[in-house]
Amino acid sequence: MTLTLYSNYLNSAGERVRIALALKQINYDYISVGQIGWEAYEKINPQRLMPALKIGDRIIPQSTAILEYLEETHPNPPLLPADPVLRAQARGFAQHVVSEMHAIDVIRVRRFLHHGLGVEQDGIDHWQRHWFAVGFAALEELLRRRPTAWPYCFGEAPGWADLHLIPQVAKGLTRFNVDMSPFPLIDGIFKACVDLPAFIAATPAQQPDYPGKLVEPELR
Ligand SMILES: N[C@@H](CCC(=O)N[C@@H](CS)C(=O)NCC(=O)O)C(=O)O
Repeated sequence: MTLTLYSNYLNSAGERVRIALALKQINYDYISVGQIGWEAYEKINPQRLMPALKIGDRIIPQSTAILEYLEETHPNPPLLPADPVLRAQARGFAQHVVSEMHAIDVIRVRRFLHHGLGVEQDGIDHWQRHWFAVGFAALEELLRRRPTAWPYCFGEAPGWADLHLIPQVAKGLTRFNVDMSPFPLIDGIFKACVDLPAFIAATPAQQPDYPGKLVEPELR
């Protein structure tokens, strides 16, 4: 069955899925939402958020649901640790990125801050850096409390937590000027992951719709 990923090069939730697809060596087609347009995409995914995965004529929205589908249908290599508590901890770590950080940094939230609440760019930048710092502080402490100082978040190989963490760190560094110096454990894991082929393949610069530089969506 052909898998088609609807994403765009900047889509950090899509980057999580791209990393998983690369780690599991799953072939897929890539459709750029920027190229087909949001009106067309909304007909495919009524949530109007990227990514979505199309399997035959069926669509899965939400990166977590897509990742769970991939883990169930392509169990090797596993992305989650074998130990049930570690598995739950890896999921909890990842969920903090998804729900407590990413959900409030996306462009629709920034647009509402600006157009709905009158917040100017400086205020929005402040919002971004504040919530990135709060989120990374919690993740850094979770890493500090691990029973073993693994090279990756929850093991000897990159997995579920790493593929959530790395796109969020990359976005903070390249797009929102986030100071990562208070987070040495996160920084160490970031450095361990960014040179791995699966993580490189998933970066914005490697996507077919990458325009040659990162272009931040406008507040409009
Ligand atoms: N919880 C969703 C978040 C998806 C999401 O917010 N994606 C962003 C791009 S990273 C998006 O589509 N934003 C469009 C917008 O904010 O209007 C997931 O994990 O898939």
